[in-house]
Amino acid sequence: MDLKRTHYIGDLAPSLKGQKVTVGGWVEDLRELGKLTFLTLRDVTGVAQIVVVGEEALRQVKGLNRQSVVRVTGTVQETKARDFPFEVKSENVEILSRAVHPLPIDPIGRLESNIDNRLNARALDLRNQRTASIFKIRHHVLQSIRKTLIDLGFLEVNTPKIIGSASEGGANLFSLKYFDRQAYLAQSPQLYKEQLTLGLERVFEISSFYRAEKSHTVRHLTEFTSVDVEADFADYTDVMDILEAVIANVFDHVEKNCVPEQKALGIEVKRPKTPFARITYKQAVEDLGKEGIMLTQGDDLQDAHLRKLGELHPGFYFLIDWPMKLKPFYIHEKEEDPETSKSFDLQYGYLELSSGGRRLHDPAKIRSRLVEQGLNPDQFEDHLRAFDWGMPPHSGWGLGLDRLMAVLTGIDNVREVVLYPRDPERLSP
Ligand code: AMO
Repeated sequence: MDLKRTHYIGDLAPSLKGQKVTVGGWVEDLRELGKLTFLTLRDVTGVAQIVVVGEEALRQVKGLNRQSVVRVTGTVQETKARDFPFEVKSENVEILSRAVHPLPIDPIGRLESNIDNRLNARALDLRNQRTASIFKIRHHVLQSIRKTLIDLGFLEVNTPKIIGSASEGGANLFSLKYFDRQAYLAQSPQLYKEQLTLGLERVFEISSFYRAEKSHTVRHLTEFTSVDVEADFADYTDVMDILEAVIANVFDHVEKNCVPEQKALGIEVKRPKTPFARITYKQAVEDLGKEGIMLTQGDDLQDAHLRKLGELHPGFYFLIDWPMKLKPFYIHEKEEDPETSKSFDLQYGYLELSSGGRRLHDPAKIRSRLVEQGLNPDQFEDHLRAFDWGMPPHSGWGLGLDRLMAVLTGIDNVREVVLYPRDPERLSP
């Protein structure tokens, strides 16, 4: 059975007038007018009007449910329709798959469905051009991130997701039975990416990671996509520059390459101004004090505090130089101020998009930091061994791709920008 198409709908044009073409896709609309039936046909590139004529073809499409799959052979001709620059006249319609009626959601988006119904029928939701645009943009974002990092000399790697001990300390780990042993799902590639600088120098990974957090917010998922980088011979300011370039290029790339998608979403993406402000934790605490939020230096910044900071600094900014005690065991102190770390978060208003910093590369220091944080250095011996094999000084960051997508598309809920999101309640589809 021949299933080929000669053209994607997006490649058809009035200039093909008189030419015979075969297109295929989903019936978005169907109007039966006796001797004619008009089909609106959509494929992944666009929509076209098909005029069905001839007894046999008319009989075949009679009563056909919307979203059924057809393959149509016909001739491109002029049209009187206002919404189309041409139409395809056809006497040959093959019905390849029939859709049920009613469908669980309206895939055209004329009737608004709530997010849960849409996620329950996610594959169908992707027929909605608004939803499809989100994932076309996501594809471009990934492409742009890869290009920037590869141009900067980074090598893309894949680290294991099934691991024997925690990568970020003990909390928030999903455990699973690994034959007769206990294993965990990786929270981040932190330890691996650090080890890899030893042989590959500059590495990045784009992958799913797992956090067993019962957070019911619009920014937390139990499975999220992280962009991770690690670079040797680099201090934290160097990798902040790299992160800034990655973000600016993403916005630039989407601005130029995703024009119809921005239109479908009603957004206008613009390259943000760089460099992003770099605000110290100390300064942030003082600024909050002036706003009546009294914190002691060393207190963690809670959601309400970040919301206030977001009001003071809309858009992108770095929060840098956090107290050592608020940062993970692998973060390096400032030589001139050992209570303060060489660390940063990249914020967009209140939202944390990324965190990173300079790493400790002296294994004795890492061991004492592990103890300080109540972790057992013995459980990290496999990792710490590598630090005796010529570990270069290194820095890196992890960027939440789903959160970046939410910012880019102006959508609040990260669930909308993930194909099949996982949260404490949602495990399917
Ligand atoms: P951190 O734990 O801050 O750092 O994670 C990095 C970024 O990943 C995103 N993120 C999440 N997104 C959605 N749902 C979640 N549950 C979730 N958890 C994290 C955030 C966050 O800023 N190893 C370090 C990074 C490094 O230092 O290189 C780490 O994992 O956008």
